[in-house]
Amino acid sequence: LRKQGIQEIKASADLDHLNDIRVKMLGKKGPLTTVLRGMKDLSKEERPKVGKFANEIRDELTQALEAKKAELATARLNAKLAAETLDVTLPGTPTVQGQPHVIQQIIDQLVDLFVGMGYQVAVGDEVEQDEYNFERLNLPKDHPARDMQDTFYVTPSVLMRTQTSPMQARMMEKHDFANGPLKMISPGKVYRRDTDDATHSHQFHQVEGLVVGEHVTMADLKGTLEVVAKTLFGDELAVRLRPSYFPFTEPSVEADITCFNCMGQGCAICKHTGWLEVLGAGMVHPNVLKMSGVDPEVYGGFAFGLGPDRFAMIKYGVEDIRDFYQNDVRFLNQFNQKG
Ligand code: FA5
Repeated sequence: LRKQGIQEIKASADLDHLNDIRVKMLGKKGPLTTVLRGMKDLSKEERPKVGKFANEIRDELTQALEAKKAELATARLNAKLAAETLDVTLPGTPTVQGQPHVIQQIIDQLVDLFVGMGYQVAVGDEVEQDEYNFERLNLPKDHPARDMQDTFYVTPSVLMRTQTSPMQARMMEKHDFANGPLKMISPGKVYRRDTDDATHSHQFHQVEGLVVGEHVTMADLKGTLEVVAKTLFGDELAVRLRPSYFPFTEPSVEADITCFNCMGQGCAICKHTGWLEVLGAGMVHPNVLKMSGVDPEVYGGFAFGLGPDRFAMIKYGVEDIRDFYQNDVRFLNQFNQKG
């Protein structure tokens, strides 16, 4: 019994099996218990001998069981630790990181620039009232210049904004000029019933700029636009203003920058003029000031509206605006800021 028990214990390979052996050998129905139970039938002389012997075997088997149990427990722990080992020197699994869309990158750059110059950033609603998108910008219902911006109407008086300029009126009417000038930019999406082609999209972006206060001049506008051009395209570029027309500015201008490709020499990108048209701007029309409750005798200002989509086209030599919206990651990854 002892031999067989010890052998079985030694051969046991897991804790559950070891427990079965314990029950079999030392349990209530096991052979040792049977022997000890039968002691009462033995003679006085035999009883201590058999008892001692049986106890010895039980102690020995118990010891062997305990030793094996400890051995198996250690082995199980070691196996678990080995399985959970972490090799910190292994290279990690690379995760693909997203990045802002190239148009958003341009907007972010402009926002950073203007916040640095003390402008506030105001974000307006894409669904706008006709009143703010047109009327408060000096474009009454029958004004022919409304045709310049073909409009998606939601109801006769509510529309998808065609420009970010309504934010001029919304910010001016809220501003307390006793606290100083109003300086704001407003980036966002705008919508026009333009037929999509290489340079037009029915949904695109604009960044509006507005400064209204005392003694704000056209020279301030030009200086500001120069900073914009230099920040986005490089230090060597010049800005020129050409007369233009917008109902909400007087005088109105269109701003050109030196073609960065040929540095003014003339090339295909600038249609051999040496200049690239980048935005519309002007001095805020007195009617617009008045309609927003600002006294044009005391205050004046400039405004500009630029299209980051067109900026991105110029900056990166993209020939078709639709590429920005088709979301082909192979195209978009070219503008990965992290290189
Ligand atoms: C305006 O929208 C005026 N609100 C800009 C302005 C603001 C003038 C403040 C004066 C004072 P315009 O329609 O030219 O102007 O559009 C401004 C810019 O938006 C254009 O220079 C061009 O870059 C861009 N743009 C216009 N239409 C589209 C189009 N369909 N797709 C992509 N970009 C466009």
